[in-house]
Amino acid sequence: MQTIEKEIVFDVEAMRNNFPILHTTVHGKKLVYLDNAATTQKPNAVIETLNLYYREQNANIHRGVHHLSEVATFEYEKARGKIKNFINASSVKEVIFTKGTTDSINLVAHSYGRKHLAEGDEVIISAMEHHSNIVPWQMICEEKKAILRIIPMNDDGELLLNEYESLLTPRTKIVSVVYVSNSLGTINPIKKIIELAHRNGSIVLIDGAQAVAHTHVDVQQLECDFFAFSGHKLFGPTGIGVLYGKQSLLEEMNPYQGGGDMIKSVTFEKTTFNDLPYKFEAGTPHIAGGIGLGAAIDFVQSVGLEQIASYEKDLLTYAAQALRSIPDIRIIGTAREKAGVASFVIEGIHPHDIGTILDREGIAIRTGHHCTQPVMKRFGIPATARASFAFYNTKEEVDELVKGIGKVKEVFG
Ligand code: C6P
Repeated sequence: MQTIEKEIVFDVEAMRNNFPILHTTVHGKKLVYLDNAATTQKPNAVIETLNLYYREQNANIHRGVHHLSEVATFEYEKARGKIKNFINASSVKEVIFTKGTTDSINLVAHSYGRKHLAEGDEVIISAMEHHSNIVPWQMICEEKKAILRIIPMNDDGELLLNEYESLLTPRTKIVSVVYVSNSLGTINPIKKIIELAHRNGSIVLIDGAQAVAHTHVDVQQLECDFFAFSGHKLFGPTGIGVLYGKQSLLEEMNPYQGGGDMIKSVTFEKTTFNDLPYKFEAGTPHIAGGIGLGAAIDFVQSVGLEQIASYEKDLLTYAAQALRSIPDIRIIGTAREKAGVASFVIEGIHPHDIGTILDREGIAIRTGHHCTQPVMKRFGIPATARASFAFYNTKEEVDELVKGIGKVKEVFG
């Protein structure tokens, strides 16, 4: 039991008991799972919900009059309602189920971007975007002859807001920025970024993939136009995610995928589209995934995001101090506001070798460019080793990581 800021008592061992995989071994060693930015582990509540769904509720949704179809539809739409409350959207019409963050961003680029971008218009992203918030914009900019502009960052991995302000012009139609960087851990001042964009008449998409598991998100308070996230980074299943969009914007957008469920009527001459949110949900969705995400949200809310944020802040401070004490280590991403991630390189040792030796100790981290090649280029490195944390990680696990890095240095020293 550890006492953390604001006198909150957080029983991490009790918390860990909800996650069966955390009690497994890897190469004969106790698993130390520090790859939570790639995907989070799943609590019993989610695993059991998926199990129950496939055992007792499985059917296609929105189409059948039979009992199971009604049950599955009810559970799926109930999950949508939980997501609406979780991010404080004004209506379930603003909550679109997607495959994940990547799919959500592609939806906005292809539906909103295709309609609103014209030759010479500009889209602003930042220097620390994940490829999924770069490539869809490059594709649509190329198609529409629009221009992609980049907010630069400093050596700590903080965005330069003055530069951002000077990039905003009447040509700027869209600003699309990551909330929490997956390779640096930087928490961006998105409220300010959104305010400045709106003052300029531009709409804003926030990539919330790495934010939702670490901080409370209120889309109405943020006033963002679109917000994208993935279920699997929020202790839910893979293959399911969410696009939040303001109803007024979604209403006037055309879907970019056609198929079943997204129509009201079809003839060979003409199709009329369904109402929100179904207009953007072509085909049979990941029904179990949506219901599982609802269970994940219930679980996270039962822990409390304030508690999670506070506990993780303490853990990240501990990890940063412990890593800094290792000779020859360079931390990549030293922003004042950080969440969840400790990226590092060690002089003379390739990150992949660090990852491989740590794996033999049962420690899971990610190595590589983390789908942020421009970030690697900015810091003049090919890759980093990245430990990323969730609220079930402990200081003892950080100590194991430091010990493991000691072994790496023994081998390569
Ligand atoms: N980052 C990581 O290890 P998907 O794959 O659609 O669920 O999420 C894409 C994505 C978008 N934005 C950010 C900030 C992300 O971190 C990710 C996924 C993982 O860092 C896998 S590359």
